Parts: sequence; structure tokens; C-alpha cells
Amino acid sequence: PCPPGVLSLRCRPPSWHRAARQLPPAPCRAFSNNKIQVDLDESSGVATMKFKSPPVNSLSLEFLTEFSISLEKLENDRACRGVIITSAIPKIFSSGLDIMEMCGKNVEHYGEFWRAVQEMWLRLYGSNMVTVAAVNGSSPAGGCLIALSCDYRIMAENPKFSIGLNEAQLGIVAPFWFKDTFVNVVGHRIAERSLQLGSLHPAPEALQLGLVDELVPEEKLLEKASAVMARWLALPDHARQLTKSMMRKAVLDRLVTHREEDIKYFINFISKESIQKSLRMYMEMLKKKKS
Ligand code: CO8
Repeated sequence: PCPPGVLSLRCRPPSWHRAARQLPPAPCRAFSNNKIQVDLDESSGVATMKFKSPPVNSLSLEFLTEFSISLEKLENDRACRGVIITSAIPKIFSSGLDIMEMCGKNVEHYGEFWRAVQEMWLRLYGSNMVTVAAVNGSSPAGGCLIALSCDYRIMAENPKFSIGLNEAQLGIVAPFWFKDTFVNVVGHRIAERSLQLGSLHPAPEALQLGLVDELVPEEKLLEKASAVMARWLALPDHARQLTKSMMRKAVLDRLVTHREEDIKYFINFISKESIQKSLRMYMEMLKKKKS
């Protein structure tokens, strides 16, 4: 059923939708990518992006570049109105930024890497498409940012999966635009506490905090994401897009205006020996935990 105030599909004027319905029938198109599988169902106008970068979908420079290019392609494709983002790797949505990209590299590399992180966020947070995160595994830091940047978050109801901006645990600090995105979802108080503690919230707690919108059994995740998507797509694109832009513009503009400064800040911060040491210790801790 349609939400109150929304016309049912049958009585909606065709001009509300983009050109999808005028295209010749071509039910599904796939982009062949290395790290992300993209499938576009032209009959519904919905694409699915599946992260498939083992072992943990960490956001390397290559991954981020591919992500931004895929989003740009979909954004420019009149047959696509919405994207569901999920993972093909069991138990992991994304482990966040690839720590190896931030360890022992030169300043040119740090600059290029950070620009790619910014680009990914600007494209996703500023997307005109409806974006739904189907979080089917753990989702720390940059992984959480991806989910937070979507319009709606559904998570698998497994308490072993956790999500949050845990940067403080690594001895680093979430940038202002990670923080802004987080505050816009959960509010100032919850974000402040969670960021200072670098908390990773198990799925039930994430729901309670409003960090995710709903939990469903893992096997129902994609079905639920499609249902949510259909509901959001039932609105006229132009009205929804302008509303989204109104809600997000100030936060997007803040990074656009301070982009170069933010890159310089990152390079300076990450190049510090004390920060490098913290990251190395964190990587060692991950390896120890494994053995
Ligand atoms: N980057 C690089 N390598 C990683 C990462 C990562 N983010 N996460 C895991 N790996 C590696 C592990 O070291 C391990 O490598 P190896 O096989 O060589 O030993 C391999 O991936 C598999 O990892 P695990 O054995 O730990 O796999 P599990 O399935 O047991 O656990 C988890 C998966 C839960 C994802 C776990 O690996 C984990 O907690 N990873 C760390 C996640 C994390 O803390 N990410 C934060 C990244 S920082 C970020 O995103 C924002 C930074 C903002 C910077 C701001 C500066 C100014």
C-alpha cells in the first residue's frame, strides 16, 4: 500500500517517471567491474551494487574509483532511478577505508587517496537517485559512512554484525563531513558519544539509536530493500530530489568549499609518525586477533 498522501501507481501521471518506460524492453544490464558488481533492472529502474572485493571489501583507491565511476554511470543513465548497495562477501558489508592506503605511503599518494574518498562521498550523499543500503555484515568506519550516506538503511538482524564510526579506536579522528553525515542521521548527542568512544554498535543497538532504519532476517534483506525502494520511487522524482537536496546541500557545500583544505589536513595528519604508529599497532592487533 502507498503511504498516506501518495498516489497509487495506477493514477500517477507518467511524466513523474524518467524515461525508463519509453525505452525498448531490456530487462537487465550488468556492468563488468573488478570490485563491484552492478546490475540494472530496467523494468523497475533499480540497480544493485554488490561489493565483491575479498577479503573484507576494504575501500582501496581502486575500489573507491570504481565506486565513483559506477555511481556516475548510473546517475547519467535515464533508465536508473534507484540503487541498492550491498555486499557479496558473507558477514562483511565493508571494513571501511583500506588502512594500507594510509600507512607508509608518500604525500602524493595520501592526497590522491583522500580526494577519491571525498569524491565517493560527494557522489553518494549528493546522488539524485534513491539509495538504499542493505547492510548484510559488519560495517565499521568508511563502511558505515557509505550506509549513512544512503537514503535508507536496512541491516541483517544478526547481533554479531556491528556498525559505527570507530575511528577513535584507531587513534584517528573522523573528518567533519563524516561527523556531519552521522549527526544528520542520529542527532548530535548520540553522534557525540558514539564518535568519542569510537563505538561499533551491534545491529539491535544500531536500530535503537536510529543508525539503521530497520532490521530483517538476512535472507529477507534484498526483498525488503526492493520493497522500500518501490515505496520511495512511488514519489515524483523531481519533488523527492529537490527535497533531498534541500536536506543535504549545506553539508555537501561545506566539503566542496573546503575540499583542498581538507586534503591538506588529511595529508598532514596521516603523515605524523604518532598516527602512523597507531595505525600499524591497529593492523597488528587485527592480525593477532586472527591467530
Ligand atoms: N584495511 C585494510 N585491511 C583490512 C581492513 C582495512 N580496513 N580490515 C581488515 N583488513 C585485513 C586484515 O588485516 C586481514 O588481513 P590478513 O588476512 O592479511 O591478516 C584481512 O583483512 C581479514 O580481516 P580479519 O581477519 O580481521 O577478518 P574478520 O572477518 O575476522 O573481521 C572485520 C572483519 C570486522 C571487518 C575486521 O577485519 C575489522 O574490524 N577490520 C578493521 C575495520 C576498521 O577498523 N576499519 C576502519 C578503517 S578507517 C576508516 O574507514 C575511516 C578513516 C578516516 C580517516 C580520517 C583521518 C583524518
